[in-house]
Amino acid sequence: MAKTQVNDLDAIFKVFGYDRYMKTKSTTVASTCWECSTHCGGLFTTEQGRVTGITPNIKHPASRGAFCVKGLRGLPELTYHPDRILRPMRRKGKRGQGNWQTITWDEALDEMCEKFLTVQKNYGPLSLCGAVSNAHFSRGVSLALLMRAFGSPNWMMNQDLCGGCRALSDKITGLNINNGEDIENTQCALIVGRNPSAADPTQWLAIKRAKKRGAKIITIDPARTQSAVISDLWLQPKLGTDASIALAMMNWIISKDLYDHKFVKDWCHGFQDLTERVREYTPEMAAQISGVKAQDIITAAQWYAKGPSTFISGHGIDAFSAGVQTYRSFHTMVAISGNLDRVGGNRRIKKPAGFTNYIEVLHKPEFRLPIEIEEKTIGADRFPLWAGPKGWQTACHNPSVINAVLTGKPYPVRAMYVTGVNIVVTYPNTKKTIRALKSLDYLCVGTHMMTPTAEFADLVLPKTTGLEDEEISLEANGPCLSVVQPSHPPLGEARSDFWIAGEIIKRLERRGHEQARSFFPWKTKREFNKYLLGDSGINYDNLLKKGYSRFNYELGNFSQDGFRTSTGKIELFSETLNALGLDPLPNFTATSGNARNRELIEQFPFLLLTGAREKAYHHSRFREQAWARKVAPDPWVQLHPDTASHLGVKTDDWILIETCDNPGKCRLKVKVTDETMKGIARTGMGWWYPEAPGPEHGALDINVNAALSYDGPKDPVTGSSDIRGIPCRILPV
Ligand SMILES: Nc1nc2c(c(=O)[nH]1)N[C@H]1C(S)=C(S)[C@@H](COP(=O)(O)OP(=O)(O)OC[C@H]3O[C@@H](n4cnc5c(=O)[nH]c(N)nc54)[C@H](O)[C@@H]3O)O[C@H]1N2
Ligand SMILES: Nc1nc2c(c(=O)[nH]1)N[C@H]1C(S)=C(S)[C@@H](COP(=O)(O)OP(=O)(O)OC[C@H]3O[C@@H](n4cnc5c(=O)[nH]c(N)nc54)[C@H](O)[C@@H]3O)O[C@H]1N2
Ligand code: SF4
Ligand SMILES: [Mo]
Repeated sequence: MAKTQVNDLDAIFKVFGYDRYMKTKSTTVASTCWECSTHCGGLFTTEQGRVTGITPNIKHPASRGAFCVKGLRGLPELTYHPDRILRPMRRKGKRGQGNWQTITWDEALDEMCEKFLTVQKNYGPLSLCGAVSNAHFSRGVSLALLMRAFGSPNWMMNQDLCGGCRALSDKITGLNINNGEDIENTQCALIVGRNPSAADPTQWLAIKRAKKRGAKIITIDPARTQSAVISDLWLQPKLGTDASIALAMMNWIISKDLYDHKFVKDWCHGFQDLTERVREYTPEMAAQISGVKAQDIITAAQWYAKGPSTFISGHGIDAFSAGVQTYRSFHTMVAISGNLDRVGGNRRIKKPAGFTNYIEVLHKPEFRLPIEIEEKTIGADRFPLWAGPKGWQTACHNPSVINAVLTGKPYPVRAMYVTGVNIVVTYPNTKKTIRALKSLDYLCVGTHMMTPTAEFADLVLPKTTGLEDEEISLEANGPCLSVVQPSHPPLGEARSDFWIAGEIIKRLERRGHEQARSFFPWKTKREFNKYLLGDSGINYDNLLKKGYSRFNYELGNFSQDGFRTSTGKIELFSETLNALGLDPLPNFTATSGNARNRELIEQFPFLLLTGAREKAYHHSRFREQAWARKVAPDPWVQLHPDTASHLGVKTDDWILIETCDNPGKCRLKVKVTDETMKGIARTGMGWWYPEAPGPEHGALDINVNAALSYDGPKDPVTGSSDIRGIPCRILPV
C-alpha cells in the first residue's frame, strides 16, 4: 500500500469549504487508474477526504493486480500538489508573460463562449479547432462534439504520433484486434517495438507468466529491453526495417506450407497476390535490409507459425513515415497463420451487445456535421482515411493545422481549445508550435498544472484528476468493462472536460444556437455513461461496486460477425488502399534515415530514436513531483560504447542533438551502454522543468521535440511523421 504525501491540503480544503469531508470516515472504492490507456484496476482508500492508499485490484480481469508507480504516486501527488491549478485563470498582460487573474467559472465560460463565437463570426466556424490526447477517453469525445456544436469538424489528437498506424492498418486489413493479445494462453509471444516493462505493467506481468509457463518469447527491438533479456530469441534490427522481417517470415511460412489453409480460403482476400509479393523477401534479403541473421528470421517464423501465437506491438513500429505498411506486414501474418481470434492468439475486440464505444459515438450519424463540412476537415484532402468524414477518428492532420494557423491555408484557424494534451512539449518542432499558439486570436487550455502549453493561453481551466472523475472504459484485454469512480469531490473548483463542454453547450443554447444541444444531449456525465452502457444489460451499481464487469463473448464467430472491409474478408490485398492509388499489399519502404546518401551520412552520421518510456513519467507529466525527479533527474540519451568513444564523450556528459531538419537543438545527458545499437542516439521524450523560467520552462532546451520537424516525410495513410530513425549529429555543449 503506497502512502501518498500530502502537502498543504488542509489549507486547500479550508479555502474551498471541504472541511466536512475531512470528518468522514475511511472509505474504499473499486476504481481504475486512467493515467494511461493500460487502465489498471485498483482499490482506492480515502481517509478524511483524501486518498491515502491505493492497492492493485487482483480480481480485475484486465490488469490482474498490475499497477505502476505513476498510478500509485503520480496520480495522488498530482491531485494534492501545492501548485495544482484549482481555479479558472484569465491572462493579464501579454501572452506568455505569466501574469494571471483568478476568475469565476461563470466569467470563464462566458468569455470562452463569446470569444469562440466572435472568431466564428469573423472567420467562419472552421477557424475553431480543438486539441486533446485521443478518443479513448470521454474527454476526446466531449471535445470533438463541442467543436461540432460550434460548426467545426476540426480537432487534433496525438494519435499520428502514437497508435495511429497500428489502428489504421488494423482497420484497413479488417482485423479489429487492438489490445486483444491473449498472452495468458499463448505459446509464443512476438514482441515488436514494444517495451512492456516500462510502458505497460499488465502486459509485462502477463509476459513473465507466459515465460514461466514455457511459452516462447521473441523480441524484435534495436535495444536490449527487459523483454529482450528474457526472450528465447532477440532480433536486433536497424531502425524502421521491421517490415522486411515480417515479409520474410511470411515468405517462409507460405513456402513451407505452415499457413492456415482453411482460414485463408474462407476468410482472406488476395492470398495469391500476397504470395507473389513476399516471394522476393527471402530471409537472406531481409537479413541484408535489417541486419538481422537470416537463420533468426527463420526460427522466428517457425515458432510463430507453430502457435498459438500472439503479436504484441508498440510505438517502436508506429508513428513513422512507413508505419502503416510495417503494421500491414505483421497484421497480414497474424491472419494467414490462423492466430486471429483464437485462444492464445490475438482476440478481436469484444464488447457487450448494446454497448457504445467512445469512437462509435464520434461516428454516429446523429452527431455528425453535414458531409460537405466534414470534407473540409484539415488534412482530409491528403489523408482521407485519417481525417474527415471517412477518417478513423474523424480528427485533423495535426501538422497541417499548425501550418494553417501560421499561413491561413487552406483557411484561417484562429481559436483553439486545448485540453488533456501538452502540445508545446509533445508535438515535433516546439518553436513552430509556440509560434502558432502565440499567433492565435484566442487560446483556452484545460490543465492541472501550469505547463509550457498553458503558459500561452488566454484562459486556463482547472481540470479534475482520475481521483475525482467518473468514467467507463472497454478493456479489450480483459475483456471487460472497467470504471473510474471518484474517491472524493474535486478539489477547489476543478471540473471535468465533460462538464466544461456541457456548460458551453448551455451558453450556446442561451445565445440562440439551439442546434448545439443536438451534439451533446446529455445533461450529466452519469447520463452519458448510462448512454454508453445502453441496453447491454450491465448494471451500473454492480459496475461501481466491483470496479469492472465481465461479459460473455465468443471466439472465432467469423460467419456471424464478418469483417468490416469492402469484401467482407480480411484484406491481405487492400481494396481501400488500391482505390486510393496506394500500394495494396504490405511492403517495405525505406525511411529517410535508411535511404541516406553519402553526403547526408557525413553531415548527420547518427540516427535519432525518440520516445523510450521512463517508469517515473507519463510523457510530459509528473515533472513537478520530487520523487519522480529523484528517480530520473535528467533527460538522458543512450549511446553505444563505440559511438561514445568515437565522439569522445562519457556517461554524464551533456551533448546537443541536431537533426537534418534542424528546427532547433536538444540538450541531453549521456548514458554509455551497450543496451543500444551502434550509431544510434536513443532518448525519451516529454522533458521540461516546471521550475525553469517560463513560458517555455525548458521546452526549447531539453525537450527532444525542439530538435524535430513536423514537416518531414509522412506516412501516406496516417500522415504520421518520423519521430525516430532521423539523421542527426551530436555536438558538444
Ligand atoms: N512509464 C510510461 N509508460 C507509458 C508511457 C509513458 O510515457 N511512460 N506512454 C504510454 C503511451 S501513450 C505509449 S504510446 C506507450 C509507448 O510504449 P511502447 O509501445 O513500448 O513504445 P516505446 O517505448 O516508444 O518503444 C518501444 C520499443 O521500440 C523500440 N524501437 C524503436 N524503433 C524501433 C524500430 O524501428 N523497430 C523495432 N522493432 N523497435 C523499435 C524501442 O527501442 C523501444 O524499446 O507507452 C505507454 N506507457
Ligand atoms: N518526439 C516524440 N514525440 C512524441 C512521442 C515520442 O515518442 N517522441 N510520443 C507521442 C505519444 S505516443 C503520445 S501518446 C503523445 C503524448 O502527448 P500528450 O498527451 O501531450 O502528453 P502528456 O504529457 O500525457 O500530456 C497530457 C496533458 O494532459 C493533462 N491531463 C492528464 N490527465 C488528464 C485528464 O484526465 N484530463 C485532462 N483534461 N487533462 C489531463 C496533463 O496535465 C498533461 O498536461 O506524445 C507524442 N509525442
Ligand atoms: S500503468 Fe500505471 S499509470 Fe497506467 S493505468 Fe496502470 S497504474 Fe495507471
Ligand atoms: Mo502514445
